[in-house]
Amino acid sequence: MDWYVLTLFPELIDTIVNTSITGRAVKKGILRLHSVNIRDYAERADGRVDDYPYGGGAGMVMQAEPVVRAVEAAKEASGGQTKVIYLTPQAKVLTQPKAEELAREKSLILLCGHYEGIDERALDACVDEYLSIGDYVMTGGELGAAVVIDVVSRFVPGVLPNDDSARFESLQDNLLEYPQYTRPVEWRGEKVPAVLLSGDHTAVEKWRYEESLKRTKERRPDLMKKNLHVTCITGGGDTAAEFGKKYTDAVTRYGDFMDFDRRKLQKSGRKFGPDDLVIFALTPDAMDEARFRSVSGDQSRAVILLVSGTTNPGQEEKEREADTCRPSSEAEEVDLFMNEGEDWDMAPVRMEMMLNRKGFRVVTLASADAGTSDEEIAGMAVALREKLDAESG
Ligand code: 4FD
Repeated sequence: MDWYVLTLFPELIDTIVNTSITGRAVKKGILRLHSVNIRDYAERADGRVDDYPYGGGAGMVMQAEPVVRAVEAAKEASGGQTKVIYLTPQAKVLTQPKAEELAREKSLILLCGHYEGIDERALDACVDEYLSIGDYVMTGGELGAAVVIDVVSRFVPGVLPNDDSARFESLQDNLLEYPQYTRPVEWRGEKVPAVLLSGDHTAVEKWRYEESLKRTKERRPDLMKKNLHVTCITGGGDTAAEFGKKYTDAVTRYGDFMDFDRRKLQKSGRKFGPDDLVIFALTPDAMDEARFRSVSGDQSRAVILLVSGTTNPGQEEKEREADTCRPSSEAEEVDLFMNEGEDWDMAPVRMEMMLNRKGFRVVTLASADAGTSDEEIAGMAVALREKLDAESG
């Protein structure tokens, strides 16, 4: 990824970004940093790029011409289409989902203001997005740019030592990270929690999830109300299960799975609540009313992931063996039961109507097939999280 930073203090950006993890990524060629001194585009012979504010008041304002010239040069150098982001306290605050979104850009231009900011006409002429790193004022945008580069670059493949660790991290689920321990096992009389030494992977996961919940409730109760519990219901064979799992993993670290090809689960069913998000990863033929007779929601949110692909050979057989499947009288009434030879293009639409009647609100209808890459699935999950975040404000 190419970063262009337009600033009066390029050496400040260079020093920060060329250090530690981002520095190693620059050396590896995964990140490229182009720091541009706005002063190089000064009009005046003395090289100054600021002047007094019209209307009076304290401080200086950066002039339009040098800023716009620097932006135009960076745009050209980066290939023409690059988004220009202005760091300012007068903007939405950067979040993990926003960072993940920005990481999908090939290059970005970050504009750093100093003094009292930049002439509004320059901003109107060339800024695509305004971004803040937090509700406080700094002497310049440079530290903000360094923060943006750091946070966004963690999502660029190859930057972190463990390739997908950024995705599975603190705040991704609006949960704080669980506590970490390293050697020695006993330090000044304090022992490492025994479960972490047990080798029981499931027990470790459970403990960490509970610690995360406990910690979030205690330190950041404001994050708790944003949390949805995610359950993935799959049906229609291995391909649906596989995509359901991938998509759910990209949405949350803590998803539950229900394989609705199993008659037993269909029978026992589930009642979901307002804090539940249910991902229905199904082939069209698995989207029948009878299958979900015992599933209901209560202002629950749902995602339909339509998976095109073959039902497992012998799957139907297995189902027939296990139980006889009769449509509910309600299904017959509204004609939602799939009959043989029926138009499967309509299946997701019918599924959505059915879910609406059952107390779900479908937030997204997505689809995947054998050709859908992991990156595409990850992108779909990001889009979902952005949507949910936008809803909860
Ligand atoms: N919270 C931030 C960004 C920049 C900044 C500046 C107008 C001041 C804080 C535009 C006034 C830029 C932030 C420079 N302070 N200071 O992201």
